[in-house]
Amino acid sequence: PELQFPSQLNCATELLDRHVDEGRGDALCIQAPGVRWTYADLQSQANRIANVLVNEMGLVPGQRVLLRAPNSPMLAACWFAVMKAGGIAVATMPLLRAKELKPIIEKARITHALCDAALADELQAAAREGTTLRALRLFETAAADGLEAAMQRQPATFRNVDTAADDTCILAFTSGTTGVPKATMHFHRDVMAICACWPRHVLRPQPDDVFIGSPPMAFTFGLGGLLLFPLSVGASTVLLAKASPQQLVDGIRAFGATVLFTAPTSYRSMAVRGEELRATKLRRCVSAGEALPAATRTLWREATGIELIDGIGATEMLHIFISADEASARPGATGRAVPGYRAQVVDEAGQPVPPGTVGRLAVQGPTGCRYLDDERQRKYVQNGWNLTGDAYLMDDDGYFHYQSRTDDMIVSAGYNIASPEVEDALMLHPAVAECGVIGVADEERGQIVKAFVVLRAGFVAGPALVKELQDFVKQTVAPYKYPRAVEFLDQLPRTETGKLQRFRLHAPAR
Ligand code: 3UK
Repeated sequence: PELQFPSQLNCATELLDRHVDEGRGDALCIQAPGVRWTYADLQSQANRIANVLVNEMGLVPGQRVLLRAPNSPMLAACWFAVMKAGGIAVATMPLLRAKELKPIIEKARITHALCDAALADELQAAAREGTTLRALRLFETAAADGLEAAMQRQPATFRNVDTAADDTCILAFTSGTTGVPKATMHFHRDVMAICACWPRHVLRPQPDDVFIGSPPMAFTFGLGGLLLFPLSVGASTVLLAKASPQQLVDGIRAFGATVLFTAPTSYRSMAVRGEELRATKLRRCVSAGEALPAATRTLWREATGIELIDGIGATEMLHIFISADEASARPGATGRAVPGYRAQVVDEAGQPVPPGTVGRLAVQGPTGCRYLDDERQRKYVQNGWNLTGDAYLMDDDGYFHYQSRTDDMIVSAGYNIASPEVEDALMLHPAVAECGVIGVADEERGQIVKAFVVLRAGFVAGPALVKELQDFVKQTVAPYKYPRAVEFLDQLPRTETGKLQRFRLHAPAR
């Protein structure tokens, strides 16, 4: 299905104001502990902030606005305010420090910032070093020069800027599994396109659905799943500042959430409270960000009775492009190309390989990568196909099976071994809570498989357990894939989005 958009399009008009205009202003929109906003409430908050941005902070369309806060109703209002004013939102991970914020401000040429008062220090430290940043307002504060005080001086109405459908509205930074964050541009029509693809064809939410989850809105998985998708169908969302597995279960109970977005690790931790979850209204569970091991799918189904919806997305593509709903899920496969997208597996020359062959994943659709950096762009988009950096195989039915990141393919004594395959095998052992597998240089074999293992409570690290884990892998997958080296850790290095950072397992000073 080819998507058509008018040449003038503002995603805030479509996702927010439209509901109020069509008489749904009183419908529940956003909840948080102690907060319950209708669509009309969110609209007037966003309008006031848009007025502050334009009238008091001098924002003109096309300027970049840094947003820094944990997930919260105010962050959602700020995001829509930027859209309304024709600005470009650059949402940043709450935990970033001054030394990480500064290159983002510089690379994105950020002029304005809206920041949660509790997170002000690191941003102010970055700003003091001399950047393009000119105007900053803090929120969640009673201070006279804060955003809330300014909002009270401004009207609750705002005429949205007539942006073009292909005006940039988001500059998204990747979450840094390789260390260096990269910025990608997305247009107003891209925001509408992702709402018209995966949610409409795979999730199919209803207006009475209540969304909840862990990914920060600075991660496009969270922006889509916890803000854009619920609003696109007039549903409501719960925005939690902190969303550990425990806090998520508590939140699902307290708010009667029906749709959950989180990462595989979080599902593994939440499964212990499966009995409790069975007594809630939760019915749809989406996993993305990392490959979903078949064992995690089974664990979740057995604990809660719910089949997970897996989906692969990327910051470069804005959201999910391969997925399967509960009815068509296949263990070990991510799913099929989402309607609107095309996907294929290609060789080094970019030619499609036959089904069953491992190669590079290439995708094409209404959204795609636009890096700020030309050289990176040439590597990611070749002949109109986005190369995500993932090794996949497609089966005869068009289901895509994840193998590894292309750079996480271990070559040991001539064998190709995908890290996640060894990780999945290890994870089936009762002693293993989490694990990460990498290839380390070896004189004889080129590389050997090395596993880093976090044990479940009650298991003791030592040579006996190493031997047991090695034998276990040999019996689970082809024996040559077993980890010749095993190291025990208290925890694995992960990004703020929950993604394993294999490159940090390589680092000598772990
Ligand atoms: C990996 C997966 C296997 C894969 C994201 C949903 O993760 C997101 O974006 P990032 O830019 O990372 C992209 C890379 O992460 N990945 C994500 N999901 C899966 N691998 N199975 C999956 N289900 O390597 C991909 O190239 O951080 C996810 C929606 C929006 C997103 N930005």
